[in-house]
Amino acid sequence: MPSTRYDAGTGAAGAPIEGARVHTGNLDATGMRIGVVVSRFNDIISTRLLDGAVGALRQRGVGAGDIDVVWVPGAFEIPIAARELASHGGVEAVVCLGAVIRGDTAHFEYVAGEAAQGIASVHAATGVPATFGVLTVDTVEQATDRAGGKHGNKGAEAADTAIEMVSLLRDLRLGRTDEQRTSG
Ligand code: INI
Repeated sequence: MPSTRYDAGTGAAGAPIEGARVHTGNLDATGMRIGVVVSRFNDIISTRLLDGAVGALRQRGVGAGDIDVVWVPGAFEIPIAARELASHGGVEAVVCLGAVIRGDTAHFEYVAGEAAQGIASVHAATGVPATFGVLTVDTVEQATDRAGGKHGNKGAEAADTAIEMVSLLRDLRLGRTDEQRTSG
């Protein structure tokens, strides 16, 4: 059976799988309300991730007043704020941003691990997608490279992922396939 590859960035879809009801999200964020939780620790990096995320959200069509930005002290505190925002903040997705840098962090594994597990648990507990834009790297240079440097901006990528997931979940809740969405 041929497989279908879909790129939400370009909207390019492969050949449809005959007879299957195919569902894929896209990056049209018109009418979405999105939360962003960002940690102050290593704020030189996290502010760049935030710039990338907000830039991507705005570029995809999210209104400025439909973006809630929540600051927390460190990556360890991201999950509790993300869960609150997802449960009671009226947002359809939460973008989580921060930087855990091994070079400066004796308890790197604990902080990074708790952030990752805690953010993943937001999905399970609330049904609201929470995306992982937390850098877990060895050096400040590696973080800089991923916060608007030579490896792109992981904040922007996490924002795009949130939009794609909201789009996909909307379609799944409506029981709508790609074909039905494009035909009207
Ligand atoms: N928090 C981070 O977001 N990144 C780090 O690199 C980091 N370091 O280096 O320790 C860090 N620590 C703080 C942690 O997230 C909590 O805020 C703190 O332990 C209080 O709970």
